[in-house]
Amino acid sequence: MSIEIPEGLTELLQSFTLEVLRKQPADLLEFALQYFTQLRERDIKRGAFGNDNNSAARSGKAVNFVEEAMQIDSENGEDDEEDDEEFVAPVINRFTRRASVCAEAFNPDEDNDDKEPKITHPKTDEQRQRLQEACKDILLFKNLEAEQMSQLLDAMFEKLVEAGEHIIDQDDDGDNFYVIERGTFNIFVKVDGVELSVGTYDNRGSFGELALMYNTGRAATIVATSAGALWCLDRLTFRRIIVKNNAKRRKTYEAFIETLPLLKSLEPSERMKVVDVLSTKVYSSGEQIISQGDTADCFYIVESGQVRITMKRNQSKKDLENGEVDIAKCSRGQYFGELALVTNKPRAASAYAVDNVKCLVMDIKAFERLLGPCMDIMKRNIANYEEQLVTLFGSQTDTEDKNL
Ligand code: 1OR
Ligand code: 1OR
Repeated sequence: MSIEIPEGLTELLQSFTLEVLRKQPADLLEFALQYFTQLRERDIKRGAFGNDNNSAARSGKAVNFVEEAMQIDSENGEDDEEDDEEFVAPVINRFTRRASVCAEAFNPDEDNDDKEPKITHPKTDEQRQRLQEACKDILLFKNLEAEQMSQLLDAMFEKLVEAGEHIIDQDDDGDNFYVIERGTFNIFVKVDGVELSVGTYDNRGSFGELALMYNTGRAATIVATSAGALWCLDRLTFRRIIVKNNAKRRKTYEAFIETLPLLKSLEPSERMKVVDVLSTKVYSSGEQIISQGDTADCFYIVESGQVRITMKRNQSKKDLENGEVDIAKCSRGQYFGELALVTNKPRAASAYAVDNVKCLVMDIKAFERLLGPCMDIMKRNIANYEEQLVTLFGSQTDTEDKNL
Protein backbone atom coordinates (compact mmCIF):
# COMPACT_ATOMS: atom_id res chain seq x y z
CA MET A 1 0.00 0.00 0.00
CA SER A 2 1.36 3.42 -0.77
CA ILE A 3 0.34 6.67 0.84
CA GLU A 4 0.61 9.85 -1.19
CA ILE A 5 2.46 12.69 0.46
CA PRO A 6 0.57 15.91 -0.43
CA GLU A 7 2.52 18.21 -2.71
CA GLY A 8 4.42 20.81 -0.69
CA LEU A 9 4.28 18.94 2.60
CA THR A 10 7.93 17.93 2.49
CA GLU A 11 9.18 21.47 1.94
CA LEU A 12 6.85 22.85 4.61
CA LEU A 13 7.99 20.34 7.23
CA GLN A 14 11.64 20.65 6.25
CA SER A 15 11.58 24.40 6.80
CA PHE A 16 9.77 24.06 10.08
CA THR A 17 12.05 21.30 11.40
CA LEU A 18 15.17 23.19 10.50
CA GLU A 19 13.86 26.38 12.07
CA VAL A 20 13.13 24.47 15.29
CA LEU A 21 16.64 23.05 15.34
CA ARG A 22 18.15 26.41 14.72
CA LYS A 23 16.15 28.30 17.31
CA GLN A 24 15.78 25.48 19.88
CA PRO A 25 12.50 26.94 21.29
CA ALA A 26 11.53 26.03 24.84
CA ASP A 27 7.84 25.74 23.94
CA LEU A 28 7.53 23.79 20.73
CA LEU A 29 3.77 24.18 20.31
CA GLU A 30 3.91 27.93 20.82
CA PHE A 31 6.80 28.16 18.35
CA ALA A 32 4.89 26.07 15.79
CA LEU A 33 1.85 28.31 16.16
CA GLN A 34 3.92 31.44 15.57
CA TYR A 35 5.88 29.92 12.71
CA PHE A 36 2.88 28.78 10.70
CA THR A 37 0.88 31.93 11.48
CA GLN A 38 3.78 34.05 10.26
CA LEU A 39 4.13 31.94 7.15
CA ARG A 40 0.45 32.21 6.36
CA GLU A 41 0.41 35.98 6.94
CA ARG A 42 3.39 36.39 4.65
CA ASP A 43 1.73 34.40 1.91
CA ILE A 44 -1.59 36.17 2.28
CA LYS A 45 0.30 39.45 1.87
CA ARG A 46 1.86 38.13 -1.29
CA GLY A 47 -1.55 36.93 -2.47
CA ALA A 48 -0.03 33.51 -2.93
CA PHE A 49 -2.60 31.45 -1.08
CA GLY A 50 -5.86 32.22 -2.86
CA ASN A 51 -7.76 28.99 -3.57
CA ASP A 52 -4.58 27.03 -3.89
CA ASN A 53 -3.56 26.48 -0.31
CA ASN A 54 -0.49 24.49 -1.27
CA SER A 55 1.08 27.11 -3.43
CA ALA A 56 3.39 28.65 -0.85
CA ALA A 57 4.90 25.37 0.14
CA ARG A 58 5.02 24.06 -3.42
CA SER A 59 6.86 27.11 -4.61
CA GLY A 60 9.56 26.17 -2.10
CA LYS A 61 9.64 29.72 -0.74
CA ALA A 62 8.86 28.52 2.78
CA VAL A 63 12.24 26.79 2.98
CA ASN A 64 14.16 30.00 2.60
CA PHE A 65 14.13 30.58 6.34
CA VAL A 66 16.79 28.00 6.77
CA GLU A 67 19.61 28.79 4.38
CA GLU A 68 22.35 29.21 6.96
CA ALA A 69 21.49 25.94 8.61
CA MET A 70 22.65 24.02 5.59
CA GLN A 71 26.13 25.29 4.90
CA ILE A 72 28.02 22.29 3.60
CA ASP A 73 29.80 24.38 1.08
CA SER A 74 31.38 22.50 -1.75
CA GLU A 75 32.53 25.67 -3.47
CA ASN A 76 36.12 25.31 -2.42
CA GLY A 77 38.32 22.23 -2.41
CA GLU A 78 40.33 23.55 0.53
CA ASP A 79 37.38 24.01 2.84
CA ASP A 80 37.26 20.66 4.55
CA GLU A 81 36.59 22.35 7.87
CA GLU A 82 33.39 23.72 6.42
CA ASP A 83 32.40 20.23 5.39
CA ASP A 84 32.41 19.34 9.06
CA GLU A 85 29.45 21.59 9.68
CA GLU A 86 26.27 19.74 10.33
CA PHE A 87 22.94 20.01 8.66
CA VAL A 88 19.69 18.25 9.32
CA ALA A 89 16.83 16.84 7.36
CA PRO A 90 13.48 15.36 8.26
CA VAL A 91 12.42 11.74 7.95
CA ILE A 92 9.08 11.03 6.37
CA ASN A 93 8.19 7.41 6.88
CA ARG A 94 6.00 6.11 4.08
CA PHE A 95 4.79 3.08 6.04
CA THR A 96 2.96 4.92 8.78
CA ARG A 97 -0.38 6.51 8.09
CA ARG A 98 0.55 9.80 9.67
CA ALA A 99 3.93 11.07 8.45
CA SER A 100 6.36 10.90 11.31
CA VAL A 101 8.88 13.65 11.34
CA CYS A 102 12.16 13.72 13.20
CA ALA A 103 15.52 15.22 12.57
CA GLU A 104 19.07 14.05 13.03
CA ALA A 105 22.41 15.69 12.70
CA PHE A 106 24.41 14.72 9.64
CA ASN A 107 28.15 14.98 9.19
CA PRO A 108 29.25 14.37 5.59
CA ASP A 109 32.67 13.13 6.68
CA GLU A 110 31.28 10.41 8.90
CA ASP A 111 30.05 7.16 7.51
CA ASN A 112 26.63 7.56 9.07
CA ASP A 113 24.46 6.12 6.30
CA ASP A 114 22.25 4.18 8.71
CA LYS A 115 21.42 7.30 10.71
CA GLU A 116 20.71 9.55 7.77
CA PRO A 117 17.17 10.81 7.44
CA LYS A 118 15.37 9.90 4.23
CA ILE A 119 12.61 11.59 2.26
CA THR A 120 10.27 9.35 0.29
CA HIS A 121 7.65 10.16 -2.31
CA PRO A 122 5.80 6.92 -3.07
CA LYS A 123 5.45 6.05 -6.75
CA THR A 124 3.53 3.59 -8.85
CA ASP A 125 5.57 0.98 -10.75
CA GLU A 126 4.83 2.88 -13.93
CA GLN A 127 6.10 6.17 -12.45
CA ARG A 128 9.24 4.54 -11.11
CA GLN A 129 9.96 3.03 -14.51
CA ARG A 130 9.60 6.42 -16.21
CA LEU A 131 11.78 8.00 -13.53
CA GLN A 132 14.52 5.39 -13.99
CA GLU A 133 14.44 5.88 -17.74
CA ALA A 134 14.74 9.68 -17.35
CA CYS A 135 17.66 9.31 -14.90
CA LYS A 136 19.66 6.66 -16.68
CA ASP A 137 21.94 9.07 -18.54
CA ILE A 138 22.26 11.74 -15.85
CA LEU A 139 26.01 11.97 -15.26
CA LEU A 140 25.64 13.44 -11.77
CA PHE A 141 24.00 10.18 -10.72
CA LYS A 142 26.50 7.88 -12.38
CA ASN A 143 29.00 7.58 -9.54
CA LEU A 144 26.48 6.73 -6.88
CA GLU A 145 26.32 3.41 -5.13
CA ALA A 146 23.13 1.36 -5.59
CA GLU A 147 21.78 2.27 -2.14
CA GLN A 148 22.38 6.00 -2.66
CA MET A 149 20.71 5.80 -6.08
CA SER A 150 17.72 4.04 -4.65
CA GLN A 151 17.32 6.68 -1.89
CA LEU A 152 17.57 9.36 -4.50
CA LEU A 153 14.87 7.79 -6.69
CA ASP A 154 12.64 7.38 -3.61
CA ALA A 155 12.96 11.08 -2.84
CA MET A 156 12.19 12.35 -6.35
CA PHE A 157 8.75 13.65 -7.24
CA GLU A 158 7.01 14.47 -10.49
CA LYS A 159 6.08 17.94 -11.71
CA LEU A 160 4.08 18.66 -14.85
CA VAL A 161 4.87 21.95 -16.55
CA GLU A 162 3.22 24.10 -19.18
CA ALA A 163 4.68 26.07 -22.06
CA GLY A 164 5.86 29.46 -20.83
CA GLU A 165 6.28 28.34 -17.22
CA HIS A 166 9.40 29.58 -15.42
CA ILE A 167 10.91 26.57 -13.70
CA ILE A 168 13.88 28.53 -12.36
CA ASP A 169 14.50 32.26 -12.18
CA GLN A 170 18.04 33.55 -12.13
CA ASP A 171 19.25 34.73 -8.67
CA ASP A 172 16.48 32.93 -6.77
CA ASP A 173 17.43 30.49 -4.01
CA GLY A 174 17.68 26.87 -5.13
CA ASP A 175 14.88 24.56 -4.07
CA ASN A 176 15.13 21.51 -6.33
CA PHE A 177 17.32 19.78 -8.89
CA TYR A 178 15.39 18.82 -12.04
CA VAL A 179 15.65 15.87 -14.42
CA ILE A 180 13.78 16.23 -17.70
CA GLU A 181 11.43 13.41 -18.60
CA ARG A 182 9.93 15.24 -21.57
CA GLY A 183 9.58 18.76 -22.89
CA THR A 184 11.74 21.53 -24.27
CA PHE A 185 13.25 24.38 -22.26
CA ASN A 186 15.11 27.60 -22.93
CA ILE A 187 18.12 28.72 -20.87
CA PHE A 188 18.50 32.47 -20.33
CA VAL A 189 21.34 34.27 -18.61
CA LYS A 190 21.24 37.96 -17.68
CA VAL A 191 24.39 39.82 -18.67
CA ASP A 192 24.49 43.49 -17.64
CA GLY A 193 20.73 43.44 -17.18
CA VAL A 194 20.10 42.01 -20.65
CA GLU A 195 18.61 38.52 -20.80
CA LEU A 196 20.38 36.37 -23.38
CA SER A 197 19.28 32.99 -24.66
CA VAL A 198 22.31 30.73 -24.13
CA GLY A 199 20.96 27.30 -24.91
CA THR A 200 18.12 24.81 -24.82
CA TYR A 201 17.19 21.40 -23.44
CA ASP A 202 15.39 19.05 -25.77
CA ASN A 203 13.55 16.22 -24.02
CA ARG A 204 16.60 15.10 -22.03
CA GLY A 205 19.15 16.24 -19.49
CA SER A 206 18.96 17.96 -16.14
CA PHE A 207 19.40 21.38 -14.59
CA GLY A 208 19.37 23.25 -11.31
CA GLU A 209 22.38 21.58 -9.70
CA LEU A 210 24.62 24.65 -9.36
CA ALA A 211 22.71 26.62 -6.72
CA LEU A 212 22.38 23.45 -4.64
CA MET A 213 26.01 22.43 -4.97
CA TYR A 214 27.56 25.79 -4.27
CA ASN A 215 24.94 27.49 -2.07
CA THR A 216 24.57 30.34 -4.54
CA GLY A 217 21.62 32.00 -6.28
CA ARG A 218 20.37 30.41 -9.48
CA ALA A 219 22.86 31.01 -12.32
CA ALA A 220 20.27 31.03 -15.13
CA THR A 221 16.56 31.21 -15.89
CA ILE A 222 14.90 28.08 -17.27
CA VAL A 223 11.59 28.46 -19.13
CA ALA A 224 9.48 25.62 -20.56
CA THR A 225 8.86 26.06 -24.29
CA SER A 226 6.39 23.15 -24.46
CA ALA A 227 4.27 21.19 -22.03
CA GLY A 228 6.50 18.70 -20.24
CA ALA A 229 7.27 16.60 -17.21
CA LEU A 230 10.13 16.98 -14.75
CA TRP A 231 11.38 14.86 -11.88
CA CYS A 232 12.42 17.00 -8.92
CA LEU A 233 14.91 16.21 -6.19
CA ASP A 234 14.68 18.36 -3.07
CA ARG A 235 17.65 20.41 -1.96
CA LEU A 236 18.33 18.48 1.23
CA THR A 237 18.45 15.05 -0.39
CA PHE A 238 20.56 16.45 -3.22
CA ARG A 239 23.07 17.86 -0.76
CA ARG A 240 23.05 14.82 1.48
CA ILE A 241 23.76 12.42 -1.37
CA ILE A 242 25.34 14.28 -4.29
CA VAL A 243 27.36 16.88 -2.38
CA LYS A 244 28.64 14.26 0.03
CA ASN A 245 29.65 12.07 -2.90
CA ASN A 246 31.37 15.02 -4.56
CA ALA A 247 33.38 15.72 -1.41
CA LYS A 248 34.73 12.16 -1.60
CA ARG A 249 35.48 12.45 -5.31
CA ARG A 250 37.36 15.70 -4.78
CA LYS A 251 39.68 13.90 -2.41
CA THR A 252 40.20 11.10 -4.94
CA TYR A 253 40.69 13.23 -8.04
CA GLU A 254 42.21 16.47 -6.79
CA ALA A 255 45.82 15.41 -7.44
CA PHE A 256 45.07 13.89 -10.87
CA ILE A 257 43.12 16.95 -12.08
CA GLU A 258 45.99 19.25 -11.01
CA THR A 259 48.31 17.40 -13.42
CA LEU A 260 46.17 17.82 -16.56
CA PRO A 261 47.75 20.24 -19.03
CA LEU A 262 44.34 20.91 -20.61
CA LEU A 263 42.98 22.43 -17.40
CA LYS A 264 45.94 24.57 -16.53
CA SER A 265 44.20 27.81 -17.55
CA LEU A 266 41.54 27.21 -14.90
CA GLU A 267 41.63 28.59 -11.37
CA PRO A 268 41.97 25.92 -8.64
CA SER A 269 38.32 26.45 -7.59
CA GLU A 270 37.21 26.05 -11.23
CA ARG A 271 39.19 22.82 -11.46
CA MET A 272 37.31 21.53 -8.43
CA LYS A 273 34.04 22.37 -10.17
CA VAL A 274 35.24 20.24 -13.06
CA VAL A 275 35.71 17.33 -10.64
CA ASP A 276 32.14 17.84 -9.39
CA VAL A 277 30.67 17.30 -12.85
CA LEU A 278 32.92 14.47 -14.02
CA SER A 279 31.62 10.97 -13.73
CA THR A 280 33.62 7.77 -14.10
CA LYS A 281 32.90 5.24 -16.84
CA VAL A 282 34.62 1.90 -17.22
CA TYR A 283 35.10 0.09 -20.55
CA SER A 284 36.39 -3.41 -21.13
CA SER A 285 39.04 -4.32 -23.67
CA GLY A 286 37.79 -3.78 -27.25
CA GLU A 287 34.61 -1.94 -26.23
CA GLN A 288 33.50 1.00 -28.37
CA ILE A 289 33.41 4.34 -26.55
CA ILE A 290 32.57 6.67 -29.45
CA SER A 291 31.14 5.82 -32.87
CA GLN A 292 32.12 8.00 -35.83
CA GLY A 293 29.13 9.90 -37.22
CA ASP A 294 27.13 9.81 -33.96
CA THR A 295 25.71 12.94 -32.38
CA ALA A 296 27.95 14.03 -29.53
CA ASP A 297 26.90 14.72 -25.98
CA CYS A 298 30.01 14.28 -23.87
CA PHE A 299 33.74 14.73 -23.46
CA TYR A 300 36.30 12.22 -22.10
CA ILE A 301 39.54 12.30 -20.10
CA VAL A 302 41.46 9.01 -19.80
CA GLU A 303 42.09 8.06 -16.19
CA SER A 304 43.66 4.66 -16.88
CA GLY A 305 44.22 2.28 -19.79
CA GLN A 306 44.60 3.13 -23.45
CA VAL A 307 42.09 4.36 -26.02
CA ARG A 308 42.47 3.79 -29.75
CA ILE A 309 41.06 6.44 -32.12
CA THR A 310 40.10 5.18 -35.57
CA MET A 311 38.60 6.67 -38.69
CA LYS A 312 36.52 5.11 -41.45
CA ARG A 313 37.95 5.33 -44.90
CA ASN A 314 37.15 4.09 -48.32
CA GLN A 315 36.66 0.30 -47.84
CA SER A 316 38.84 -0.56 -50.83
CA LYS A 317 42.00 0.93 -49.26
CA LYS A 318 44.64 -1.71 -48.50
CA ASP A 319 45.86 -0.28 -45.17
CA LEU A 320 42.50 -0.67 -43.51
CA GLU A 321 41.25 -3.28 -41.14
CA ASN A 322 37.44 -3.53 -41.16
CA GLY A 323 37.34 -0.24 -43.07
CA GLU A 324 38.92 1.67 -40.21
CA VAL A 325 42.39 3.07 -39.76
CA ASP A 326 44.11 3.84 -36.45
CA ILE A 327 44.86 7.54 -36.18
CA ALA A 328 45.79 8.14 -32.55
CA LYS A 329 46.13 6.67 -29.06
CA CYS A 330 45.15 8.37 -25.80
CA SER A 331 46.43 7.33 -22.39
CA ARG A 332 46.22 8.61 -18.79
CA GLY A 333 45.70 12.37 -18.62
CA GLN A 334 44.82 12.78 -22.31
CA TYR A 335 41.39 13.76 -23.57
CA PHE A 336 39.20 12.99 -26.60
CA GLY A 337 35.68 13.67 -27.84
CA GLU A 338 36.09 17.45 -27.73
CA LEU A 339 36.06 18.01 -31.49
CA ALA A 340 32.37 17.38 -32.12
CA LEU A 341 31.45 19.56 -29.12
CA VAL A 342 33.60 22.44 -30.33
CA THR A 343 32.56 22.22 -34.00
CA ASN A 344 28.93 21.22 -33.38
CA LYS A 345 29.31 18.37 -35.85
CA PRO A 346 28.96 14.59 -35.59
CA ARG A 347 31.83 12.55 -34.13
CA ALA A 348 34.79 12.76 -36.54
CA ALA A 349 36.30 9.43 -35.45
CA SER A 350 35.58 6.35 -33.37
CA ALA A 351 37.17 5.44 -30.04
CA TYR A 352 37.77 1.96 -28.61
CA ALA A 353 39.20 0.70 -25.33
CA VAL A 354 42.49 -1.10 -26.03
CA ASP A 355 42.61 -2.71 -22.59
CA ASN A 356 40.44 -2.09 -19.53
CA VAL A 357 39.85 1.64 -19.60
CA LYS A 358 38.55 4.12 -17.05
CA CYS A 359 37.44 7.51 -18.36
CA LEU A 360 36.20 10.65 -16.66
CA VAL A 361 33.20 11.89 -18.61
CA MET A 362 31.66 15.38 -18.73
CA ASP A 363 28.37 16.26 -20.42
CA ILE A 364 28.14 18.87 -23.15
CA LYS A 365 26.47 21.56 -21.02
CA ALA A 366 29.16 21.34 -18.32
CA PHE A 367 31.82 21.30 -21.06
CA GLU A 368 30.46 24.55 -22.50
CA ARG A 369 30.02 26.13 -19.11
CA LEU A 370 33.34 25.19 -17.54
CA LEU A 371 35.93 24.65 -20.25
CA GLY A 372 35.73 27.98 -22.08
CA PRO A 373 39.15 29.02 -20.71
CA CYS A 374 40.69 25.78 -22.07
CA MET A 375 39.45 26.40 -25.60
CA ASP A 376 42.77 27.77 -26.87
CA ILE A 377 44.57 24.53 -26.06
CA MET A 378 41.83 22.47 -27.65
CA LYS A 379 41.75 24.60 -30.78
CA ARG A 380 45.51 24.25 -31.18
CA ASN A 381 45.08 20.49 -31.07
CA ILE A 382 42.24 20.59 -33.55
CA ALA A 383 44.46 22.48 -35.98
CA ASN A 384 46.91 19.59 -35.55
CA TYR A 385 44.21 17.07 -36.49
CA GLU A 386 43.55 18.96 -39.66
CA GLU A 387 47.23 18.86 -40.63
CA GLN A 388 47.48 15.16 -39.81
CA LEU A 389 44.33 14.46 -41.77
CA VAL A 390 45.85 15.82 -44.94
CA THR A 391 49.11 13.92 -44.30
CA LEU A 392 47.32 10.65 -43.60
CA PHE A 393 44.51 10.75 -46.11
CA GLY A 394 45.76 13.10 -48.74
CA SER A 395 43.49 15.50 -50.57
CA GLN A 396 41.32 18.31 -49.22
CA THR A 397 38.24 16.56 -50.66
CA ASP A 398 38.94 13.75 -48.23
CA THR A 399 39.13 16.10 -45.26
CA GLU A 400 35.69 17.37 -46.07
CA ASP A 401 34.35 13.82 -45.68
CA LYS A 402 35.64 13.71 -42.10
CA ASN A 403 33.36 16.41 -40.80
CA LEU A 404 36.33 18.32 -39.54
P1 1OR B 1 21.29 26.56 -11.14
O1 1OR B 1 20.98 25.86 -9.89
O2 1OR B 1 22.21 27.71 -11.09
C1 1OR B 1 19.96 27.37 -13.21
O3 1OR B 1 19.93 27.03 -11.83
C2 1OR B 1 20.52 26.22 -13.98
O4 1OR B 1 20.69 26.40 -15.36
C3 1OR B 1 21.95 25.91 -13.51
O5 1OR B 1 21.90 25.46 -12.17
C4 1OR B 1 22.38 24.92 -14.55
O6 1OR B 1 21.92 23.64 -14.24
C5 1OR B 1 21.60 25.41 -15.80
N1 1OR B 1 25.34 28.81 -17.00
C6 1OR B 1 24.77 28.55 -15.82
N2 1OR B 1 23.79 27.65 -15.63
C7 1OR B 1 23.38 26.95 -16.69
C8 1OR B 1 23.94 27.18 -17.96
C9 1OR B 1 24.96 28.15 -18.10
N3 1OR B 1 23.33 26.33 -18.81
C10 1OR B 1 22.44 25.62 -18.11
N4 1OR B 1 22.46 25.99 -16.83
N5 1OR B 1 25.56 28.46 -19.31
C11 1OR B 1 25.17 27.89 -20.58
C12 1OR B 1 26.07 26.74 -20.94
C13 1OR B 1 25.52 25.95 -22.08
C14 1OR B 1 26.67 29.43 -19.37
C15 1OR B 1 26.14 30.76 -19.78
C16 1OR B 1 27.17 31.82 -19.78
P1 1OR C 1 35.12 13.83 -31.65
O1 1OR C 1 34.15 14.48 -30.75
O2 1OR C 1 35.02 14.11 -33.10
C1 1OR C 1 36.21 11.49 -31.90
O3 1OR C 1 35.10 12.25 -31.43
C2 1OR C 1 37.46 12.03 -31.28
O4 1OR C 1 38.68 11.46 -31.69
C3 1OR C 1 37.64 13.48 -31.67
O5 1OR C 1 36.58 14.25 -31.13
C4 1OR C 1 39.00 13.76 -31.14
O6 1OR C 1 38.97 14.01 -29.77
C5 1OR C 1 39.68 12.41 -31.33
N1 1OR C 1 41.14 13.65 -36.13
C6 1OR C 1 39.93 13.72 -35.56
N2 1OR C 1 39.67 13.34 -34.30
C7 1OR C 1 40.70 12.90 -33.61
C8 1OR C 1 41.98 12.80 -34.16
C9 1OR C 1 42.18 13.18 -35.49
N3 1OR C 1 42.76 12.31 -33.20
C10 1OR C 1 42.02 12.13 -32.11
N4 1OR C 1 40.76 12.47 -32.33
N5 1OR C 1 43.40 13.11 -36.13
C11 1OR C 1 44.54 12.47 -35.50
C12 1OR C 1 45.66 13.41 -35.32
C13 1OR C 1 46.81 12.77 -34.57
C14 1OR C 1 43.52 13.52 -37.50
C15 1OR C 1 42.96 12.43 -38.39
C16 1OR C 1 43.84 11.94 -39.41
